[in-house]
Amino acid sequence: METTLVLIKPDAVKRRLIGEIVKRFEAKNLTIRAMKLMKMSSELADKHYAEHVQKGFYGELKAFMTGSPLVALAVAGPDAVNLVRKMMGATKPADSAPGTIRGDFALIVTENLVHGSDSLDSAKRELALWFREDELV
Ligand code: DAT
Ligand code: MG
Repeated sequence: METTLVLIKPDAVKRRLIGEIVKRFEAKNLTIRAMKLMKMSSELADKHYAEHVQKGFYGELKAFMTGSPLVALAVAGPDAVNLVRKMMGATKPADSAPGTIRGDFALIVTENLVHGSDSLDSAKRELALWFREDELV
């Protein structure tokens, strides 16, 4: 069993896609161990996206991610890290296959609806940033 961090990003919340996205993880029979609607702080953005803070697109990414509420989830199941990434689709909407969340609903790269940890190490690091141990059921 693995647990991974999923973020339903601000664009998805604005577009009323929370239910659609959660539905897909539930339909796959993954387990939701924690879920909260909140705004990402500037400090959390810098920690969460530590690998991207130096990149040219980070200003735009940070403004988008901290600008309005998102939903953070801890999602568990066998191979949950890779499985969730597969269900999300590729980063660039033009590369994401139909049937994936991004493939079905995303049009531009910044507003690509969902985040999923990209490795088990990332998942552990990111989950610790977003949830206290006692928030995970
Ligand atoms: P992913 O979210 O698929 O793990 P990533 O970690 O490479 O992708 O990038 C994090 C987010 O940053 C991504 O979801 C959207 C944004 N992003 C990535 N590359 C970008 C680019 N070239 N221009 C603008 N935004 C970008
Ligand atoms: Mg990433």
